[in-house]
Amino acid sequence: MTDNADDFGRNMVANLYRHRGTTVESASARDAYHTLAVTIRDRLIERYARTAAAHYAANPRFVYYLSAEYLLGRQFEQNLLYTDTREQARVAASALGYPLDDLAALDAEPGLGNGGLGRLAACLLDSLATADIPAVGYGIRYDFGIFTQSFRDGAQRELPDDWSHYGTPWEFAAPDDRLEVGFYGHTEAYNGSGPRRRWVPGETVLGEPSHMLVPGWGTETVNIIRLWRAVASSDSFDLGHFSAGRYGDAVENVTHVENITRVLYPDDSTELGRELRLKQQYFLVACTLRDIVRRFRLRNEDFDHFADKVVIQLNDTHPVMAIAELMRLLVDEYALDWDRAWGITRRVFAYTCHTLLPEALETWPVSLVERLLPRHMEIVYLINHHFLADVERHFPGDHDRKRRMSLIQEEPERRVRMAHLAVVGSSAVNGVAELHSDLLSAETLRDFAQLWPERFHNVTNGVSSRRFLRIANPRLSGLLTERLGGEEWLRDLDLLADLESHADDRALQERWRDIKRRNREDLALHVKDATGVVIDPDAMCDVMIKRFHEYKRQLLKVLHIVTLYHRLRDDPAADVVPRTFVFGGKAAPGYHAAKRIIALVNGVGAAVNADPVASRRLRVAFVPNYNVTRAELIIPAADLSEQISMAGKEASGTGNMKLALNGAVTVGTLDGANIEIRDRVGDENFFLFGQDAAEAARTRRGYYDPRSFYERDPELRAAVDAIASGAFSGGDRGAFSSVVDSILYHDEYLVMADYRSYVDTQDAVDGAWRDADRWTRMSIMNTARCGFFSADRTIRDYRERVWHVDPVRVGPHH
Ligand code: DL6
Repeated sequence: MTDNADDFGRNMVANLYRHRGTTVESASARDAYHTLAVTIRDRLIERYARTAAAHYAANPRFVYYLSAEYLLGRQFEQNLLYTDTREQARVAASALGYPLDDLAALDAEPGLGNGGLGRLAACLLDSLATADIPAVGYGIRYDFGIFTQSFRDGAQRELPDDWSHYGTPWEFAAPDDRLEVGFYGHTEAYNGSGPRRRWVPGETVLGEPSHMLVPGWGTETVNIIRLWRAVASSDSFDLGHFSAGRYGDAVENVTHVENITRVLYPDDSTELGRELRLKQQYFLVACTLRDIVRRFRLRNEDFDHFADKVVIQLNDTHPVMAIAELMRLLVDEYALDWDRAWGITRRVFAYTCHTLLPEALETWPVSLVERLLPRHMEIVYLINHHFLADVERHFPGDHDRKRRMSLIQEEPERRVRMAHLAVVGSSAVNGVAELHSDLLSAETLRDFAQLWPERFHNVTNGVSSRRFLRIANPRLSGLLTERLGGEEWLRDLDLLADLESHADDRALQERWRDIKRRNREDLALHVKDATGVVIDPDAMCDVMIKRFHEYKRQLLKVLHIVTLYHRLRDDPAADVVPRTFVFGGKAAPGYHAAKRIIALVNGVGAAVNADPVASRRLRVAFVPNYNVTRAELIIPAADLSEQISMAGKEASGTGNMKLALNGAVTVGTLDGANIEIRDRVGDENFFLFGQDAAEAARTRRGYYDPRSFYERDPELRAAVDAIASGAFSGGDRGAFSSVVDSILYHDEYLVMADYRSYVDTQDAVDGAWRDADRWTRMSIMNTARCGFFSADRTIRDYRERVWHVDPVRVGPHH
């Protein structure tokens, strides 16, 4: 494909006719956007065709990444960058009468995930393609992604996210590749003995794939992500009912089937619709494995080579039923004997755990699995039987160990433990940061790590420098490119280390500050637009962007804001550095406690912003509907990054990496990847506070009296009392009583214990900010020393420790 501006313009006009059936004169903004997107896409599809041909010829080992969630972010800017067509596109857009940025703003973000896990999946796919690794991402094409968040009277409201309402130019549907997925029913014996059985499903639905292109940066490789959606067969529509005027009954079956992929589950913590959730998971797994086997058989015959050609990475426990499904395919459908099938299965799978919260380790009631997936339940029992025999061989007579390790939990209800199935059925298991991996081996999965220490690895998460630096922060990227003499840093982020020796350079510092200020100005415009709050672009931009969860401790941040507010109220001349507190994040719709904290942030924000004294120094802006697009706006403007979870709870965090990479200085606990960030940027460029994981665990195990902190610390008492008194809820004392009671009487996440250390550390932050040169130096050092947190490095680690795959280079276009 040519990069010539005239050709690009001609291609675009031809696409306008072909794809939109309209003319240059009457093209709407959406016509122009769609056509431009398709013209960019054409450049990628040609590379994809070459990639597929190269893969077919090489017959390599593929990485298949299975994830129930992907947060891809907008595709438009990314694909402009990856095809190097920005200038051509700008000219072509204006020929149709539209500024390029207006068209880019029409690009919808596919919100097919909840938070860190989904965004990580997107970053890894980007780096896989960039490293020329043959890979396919598999997921679910939800009709409605993560809900759209708005606020009413400060409380979160959830609205449906119809992200593909206008269709999306980035997606290719493949209705010809539909396949059938079964549910319910019963199993029967085959003729003969052995474990082979036949599953007779009670219901079948169709899975239809579509794919989106995943280009690599600075390479010809274009991989794909394949997303499945449930479609009803045409005979599901009941014309008889319709003719009789029973319109609801007429589409009941269609709705029943298509509901499987209707909505992204907002969180694992909700009890509602558990059956539908399990159906979703199996739907993804069944479609995907059939596709993987089909792809394998295009070039290979013998299943003994399956594991040489296939590695399946399970992103958390959501797709773990894939282990039982592959056994079912191999034993029941391809008639392999059990041991051979198990040997293959065990080599193929690898599992990444993303949590330390016991409640987030999925289990499913045996009764539900038996009903929905009767054959899989039998297979899980058989896997468990062989596994427990193995445990018995290693630890004879240790019944308690067998009870702990069994794939089936017996009390208080019989449930299938998906994390145990994942470990037993995988050749490699990894955590997502050093501390997390250590805690998995030492606590959460200790018995398994003792049995198979060689299976356990750490692969610290990483982020895409292309999206979160190059696209999100063009000003800083421009400076980096200029200083480093080219864009090579985008493929080798360690090159940023060159900046270190210039951290005190006056000219660099001036530019650095100017860029931060202009990024804050951009953010201020958006905040004004989205919230009506006016913020001072010279104030420190103090950012807390992440899901709302009690362990992440947004409440601790609120107590700090209230403390500063009180200091100013008591003494208007108090030495408080001007700050804007920027919040972003959603709470699971069923997570009441987190939703109260959202309302409290808004309540405190309203009081602070309206206070004539406090608002001269402090402002609170809660940007609604935090998503990848908003992250790209907020992160470049951030000066201070709040990473304040209770130590031992956050598996890794990736927002912490994106913020540090953009020159925000972290105030944080020794939790997740914060530890590795601090190790790299240096303790003089990081504000550490609070109990570490071991101390926090000890505090929780011993006698902990959160009230004693309240009684001893006047500032803490004043902050808590103000919340309890209704100061942030229009005088309603009951509005936040559940929040106050939770920290005064239980305080599971040690907010009270860490408050003083946090507030004192924030005072030190103020001190550092007052010295602009010192602060700028810290900021530069954060960027310079965060090369390690590139997702490209994460992919290298997966390749070496887990996947053992080789790149396939795609030849140039002739
Ligand atoms: O590994 C990506 C991301 C981590 O950075 C976060 O620390 C972790 O909370 C998140 N995990 C999840 C899923 N489970 N839970 N709970 O989103 O994964």
